[in-house]
This record gives sequence, structure tokens and C-alpha cells, in this order.
Amino acid sequence: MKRYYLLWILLGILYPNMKGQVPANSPLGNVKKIEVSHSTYTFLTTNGRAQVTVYSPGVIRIRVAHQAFAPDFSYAVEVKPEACHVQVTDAKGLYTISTDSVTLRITKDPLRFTFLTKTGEVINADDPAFGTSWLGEEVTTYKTLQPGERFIGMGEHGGNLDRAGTACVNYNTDNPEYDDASDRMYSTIPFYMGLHDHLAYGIFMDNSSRSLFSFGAGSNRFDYFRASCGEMNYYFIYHSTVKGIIGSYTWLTGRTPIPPIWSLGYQQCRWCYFPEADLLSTAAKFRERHIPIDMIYLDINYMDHYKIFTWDPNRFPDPKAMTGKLQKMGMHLAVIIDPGVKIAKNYPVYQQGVDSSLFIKYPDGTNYAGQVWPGWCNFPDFTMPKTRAWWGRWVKTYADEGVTGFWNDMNEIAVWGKEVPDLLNLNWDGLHTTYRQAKNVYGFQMARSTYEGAKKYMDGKRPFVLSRSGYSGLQRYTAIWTGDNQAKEDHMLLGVRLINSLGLSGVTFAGMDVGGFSGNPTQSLYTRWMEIGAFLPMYRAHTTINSNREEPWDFGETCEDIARRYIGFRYQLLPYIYAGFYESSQDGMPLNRSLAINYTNDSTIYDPEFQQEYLFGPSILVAPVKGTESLCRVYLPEGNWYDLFNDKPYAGKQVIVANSELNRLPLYVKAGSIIPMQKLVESTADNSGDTLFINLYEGQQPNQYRYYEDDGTTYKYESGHYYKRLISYDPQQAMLTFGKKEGSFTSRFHVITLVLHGFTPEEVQHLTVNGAAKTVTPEEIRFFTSHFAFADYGPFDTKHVLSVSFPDNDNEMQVHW
Ligand code: MIG
Repeated sequence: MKRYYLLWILLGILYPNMKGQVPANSPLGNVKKIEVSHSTYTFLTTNGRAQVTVYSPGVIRIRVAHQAFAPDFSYAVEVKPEACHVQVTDAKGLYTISTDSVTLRITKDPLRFTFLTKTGEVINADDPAFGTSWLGEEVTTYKTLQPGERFIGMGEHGGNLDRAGTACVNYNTDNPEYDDASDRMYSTIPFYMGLHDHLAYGIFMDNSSRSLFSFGAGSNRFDYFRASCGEMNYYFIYHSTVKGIIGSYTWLTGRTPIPPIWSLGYQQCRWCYFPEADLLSTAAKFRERHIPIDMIYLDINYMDHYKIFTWDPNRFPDPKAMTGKLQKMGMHLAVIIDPGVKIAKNYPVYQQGVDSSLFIKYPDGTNYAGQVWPGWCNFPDFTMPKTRAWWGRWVKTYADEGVTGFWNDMNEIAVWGKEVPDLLNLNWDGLHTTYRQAKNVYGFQMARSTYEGAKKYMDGKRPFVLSRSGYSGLQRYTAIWTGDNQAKEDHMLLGVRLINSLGLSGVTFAGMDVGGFSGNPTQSLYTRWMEIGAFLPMYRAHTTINSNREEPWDFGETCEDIARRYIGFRYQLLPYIYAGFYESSQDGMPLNRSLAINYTNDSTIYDPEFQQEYLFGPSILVAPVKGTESLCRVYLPEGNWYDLFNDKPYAGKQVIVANSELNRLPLYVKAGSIIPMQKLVESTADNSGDTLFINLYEGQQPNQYRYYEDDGTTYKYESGHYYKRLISYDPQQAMLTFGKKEGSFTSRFHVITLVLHGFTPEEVQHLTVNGAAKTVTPEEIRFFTSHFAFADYGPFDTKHVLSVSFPDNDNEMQVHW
């Protein structure tokens, strides 16, 4: 004992300042005082303060700070608290705040939060010892791990669908070497959902500084989320379903506006098509070979010395004439725009940026310079309103030349040497901050500037914006892709999981480089990837500069044929995909729906073997499989299913062995589904005929489907210029009802062909439409009807389907059988 004592004295002499140098965990402390104003409850504690704000019955915000709260500002959240019914009790040691859907129990000594259902079940609780506390500037909220708790969400992070036992770092990074285990990715969505005991909740930590979410990684005691500086600021969301939580999260952070329809077609990219003749001949080849396509891209080599908002005068002498030629082919052009502005004399973008003080600065007032493709560059401060407006005017110069797609890359910010110093000053919409807080929103604000400019200057036409980096809320302005993946089977499946996870996190419009960015895919990998791509929200093939050419015809005739048919099928499916985007714009439901959305409590869907399966829209189950596997195991969740290729029925809640030969991606349709389709076209600019094909799959459960259509290219839908109708299927009454149309838009279609799947001829022989008898004709098809892309195709089983056609009059119509 005595010896130890001496040792401490000795250590004290050797390291006199050790105590206090590295801060210990500093808790929030006990409640001293409570202040209430409107829907906000402030708790002053011995070591700081916390604030509770009720945003809606299921959304409660918690802020925690040492000192007075900073001005309330967020790039992610746009809504204000809604007036709602709240009940409060204040007893010794315990305060409760109850809405109609959740009770927040607040202990005072020390201050801790527990969220409960109205029947008293614990949804989510602070760790009793640590709650929210600080380690130096870092602020962390520790939550008790619930038994069997699963965690989903967090946007663009690899790993399993269920993130239990792992952690995610949010620090936007250009990571061309990323793989499944990488913690640094290109975008930040600090939002997850916890699932346990048939309960589900969401937590969105709106703090854009570097953060870490640990879902029981390295500790079986708690999960936690930590921000490296600033306030703890999170929204707790409770709802009985995952869908409801996504709905609330996207109520807070916004939803994807309906994209221009052409951006939902096939998109071809490469680093880089040049000169102009290469771009145009590539585009023409798609047309010659009847491979449907709507968009083609230019990567960085179109510019003059990589100077943004310029064109290489030799490679692209007349951009406007060029986009005109593409337009004649029914195609749109997207160009890449990086944030770095080359420091160069007589370059107006640079000159204006300097003269009007639009760039990011060091604290001493000099412009920050970093090196990237153009050499040394300055970087626009997109957190400054003036910079955003200026940027928009430069975007106009492209729009004036007929460019309609704007691809924002390198906006993490990526520079040679990787590290952009934290001390840089950013405007932060007048509130001023450093790069520490701004980094993760930089790409988001760049995409916003691009979108706002394009929207303003495109004569009422919808632009398409694609960004690599982003933060919660990015979905209001831009689509996103998952950066530099590799031409490997694993990366194809990883990409599906990333897109599914983005979908769980409010980002509907997402894609990956089909074919893989780096490396050269094998025939089978490329083919399979093209198949999966047809069932992703954004369908874009892209590859790096030193890879082989990767257009559909570069892999031999078989691959080309398969690619053509899957792309074609996507075009036929556009009415369904478009309506899916409409739905997403209303409630945030993604196109790629991880099975965790609809089958949350089915443990099999989290099995690593099945975790990448998803529903594409409400009805089509996609089971992604490697190109090398010609047989695979597929899990069909609860309900009844049909093989999409041959209508073979399957009962759900079982694993089946599926045919996954190279031309056959396992695809299943949920019983009771209503899927609108159109005839095969090669561009969305083509005439899609007068017939809407409504595919009805017999089922036991009633189903409703909202069909939606508008002009596909303008914002007139915002003022009611759309066509919307509810289609209801009632199996008990043997009836399909087309509701009266809503909106002022006239549908492209005026004939409905009802294609009946899973029905027997006897069942529908007395079919009537509005009381008038109709003959149901059996059509011999291989896929849906003989008009469709997979018709007469390879090994698909021949099948008779039943169909009946009738004119549409926009009023309520009843089909009875
Ligand atoms: O330093 O513009 O992720 O899609 O082709 C690489 C060239 C910069 C990275 C993007 C990639 C793009 C490439 N870019």
C-alpha cells in the first residue's frame, strides 16, 4: 500500500499536468429548473441544458448543450413543430410529456429520457448512467440496448441490413477503394431505425460534424451516437410501422420531387466519351441496335483544361448543335460539374469568385486552395446564399446549350492529398462556421445550388441532378449514386444493399455504376448487373477511363440481347415506376424497398443470404444473384407470389430454389398486385401508344393502387395538371374498380387492356365492364402479352394469359367477373 502511495507521488512529479489534460466523461447532471414555452420544455441541469420539443404526436426533438443553445438552423429540417395535443405531469423527480402516440418519461436526478408506448412498453431509453454526456467537445447519447434489437438505415453504408454489432462513421469521403466493410463513404444520413419486441422507432441526429453511430459494436451494454462537436440534436420518431417512420423522417427532411420521366429511362455513361463524334456515334448505335435509352453523359474530359462551365473547343466545338442532335435522337445530355474552380487568369468563373468573395476562406481571409483535376482550385462556399445564386447562373449557361442533366462529383470535398483542413470558414447562411461542421453538407448544398439554378433557368422544365456526396435532405434536390464501385460480383450485391439502405433513409432516387466503375466485368457479371439495374430507381451504366468499352454490344450477342430485353422491360414498366416516384413524393416510400419495410418482424429477411432481396415498388420482388449462379435460393416472405416470367404461383414464408440462368433474374409478383405497363418504346420521347396494360394478379387480399401520370417534364403537376385514379381490387366481390380520375391532365392512354394473371378461363368467363359482357381472350404469350419485351424469348415457359380490352372514359368503371 505504502509503496503504491510513493509511486503516485513519483508519477505526480513526473507528469504534473496529467490530471485534466484528457477530459473524462462529463455527464449532464441533475435538473435544477424547468422552463416551458409552447411545445418546448427546457431543463436546466447542473452541467448544461436539454430541450424537448414536440414536433408532432410521433416526433419529439431533443437538444442538449453545455451553454445557451446555438441559433436554431438546419439544412436538413425544413418543418416547424405542429400544434398537437400534449399532456404534462410534474412530480418530484419525474416529469412526463405525453402526446397521443408516445410518452416521454424524464427523470430529473439525473436527467434521462425514456420513450414509452401509451401502454407503457419501453421503446427507447437512455443508458441510466451515461444518458447524454461529453468527452471534451464530443457529445454522445447512450441508449440501452433492448433484447434482440435490430438496427436498419444510416444511408450509404455497407455491412448487413441489420447493423447490430457494428458501427458507422459519417465523414463524407472520396473512397475509390471502398468495400462492404468501409466506414467512410460519400454521403451522410445520420438516421436509423431500431426494431425490437414488435416495436419500431427512428432516431435522426441532425448534427453534420463527423459522427459515429455504434449499434452495440464493442459493447453489449449500449448503443450510441456521437458528434465530434456542436450540440446533441436528435429527433425521436415513433410509429407502428417502418413505413410510418420513413414517412415522418421525410416529413422532417423532405421528399424527392417527381423526376423528369426521361431520367427514369436507361442512362449510359463512361469516363469519357470524346470527342463529339464518339458521343454521337455511341448514341446512334443504341438507336441502330434498338436498345432503348434516354440519357448519355459527358465526364470531365469535355472541359477545357478541366475548367468547369467551359467546353474543350476542339473536342466539342458546338455544344448546342450537339445537344440538338441528341434531342432528335430522343436523348438527353448530362455533363459532370466538379466544385473546384481552377485558379487561372482570364477565367471568368474564377475571377468572379474572387471578386465577389464567393469561395471558402481560411480564417485569415485568403481563399482556400486545394489541388484536383484542374490543378490548384478555389472552392465555392455553397453555404452562402450569394454563392448559390451565382452558381445557378453558371448552370444556366449549360442549360442554354441544351444540357438537362447535371452531374455533381468530387463534392465531399475531394482533393489530392485527401484532407481539407478543418479550420476553414464557411458562411453557413450567415451564421458562420468552420469546415468541421460544414464538410458533410457541402455536397448537399452544391447539389442544391445546381438544382435551384437549373430549375430557375430551364423554362419550367424539370432538371435532373445527380450528386455523389450529400446529407439528410439531399433527396429534395438530387439523385445520388454510390461512387466508385468495382467490377466484382460482391460489389453488385453490395450496391443493392447500399441502395436499399438509402431507401430506408429517405433517399429514393439512387443508383450505382452498373457494370462496375473500376476493373472490367466478365460477360456474366455485366449481364446480370444490367438485369438488376433495370430494377433500380436510377439505371445508369458507368465505367472508368482505363477500362474496356462497356456498351451493351461489347459483350457479345447474347449479352446484348439480354440487356436489350431488360432495358425494354424497364421501359414497359415506366408507368409503374413513375407512379412509384409519385408515391414517394407523397410519403417518402422508396422504390427499392428492403423487405424490412413490409416484413419487419420476419427474422429470415435479415439472413445474410436473403438480406439484399427487395420489393421494387409495391409489387415486384427482386432477388439479386451473382451472374455465375444459374440456380439460387430465394426467400419469399409471407403471402402468395407469382414467378414474373411464367406466372407460376408460390406460397410465401418459404425458401425456394429458383432458376437464375444468365438471362433470368429471379423476379416475383405479390398476389393481388396491380401493375400498370405500356408498350415497348425506345425512348420516353417516343409515342407510347394508346393502351395502358393493367396487370392484375389474383390474390386473397383486397388491394389498392394509385395510378399516377402527368406530362413527365414540367412542374405543371404542382397546380393540379396530373391524372390520378385509385384502382381497387376486391377479390371477395370479384371486382376491380377504376376510380374516377382526378386532376386536369389527359392520360396518354385511352384504352385499358386488363391482363389477368392467375385466373382460370372459367373464373372470368362472365366478365363484365360496367355491366356489359366482355369476352376474355386467352393470348398465347411467353411474358405478359406478346407485345412485351420478353416475348418469344429463350427458355421462358409459354403461358396463356387472359386479357380483355375496353375504352377508358375517365369515370368510375367496374370490372366484375
Ligand atoms: O477522380 O470524373 O466517382 O464517376 O468518372 C475521379 C471522373 C473523378 C470520380 C467519380 C467517377 C468519375 C470520375 N471521378
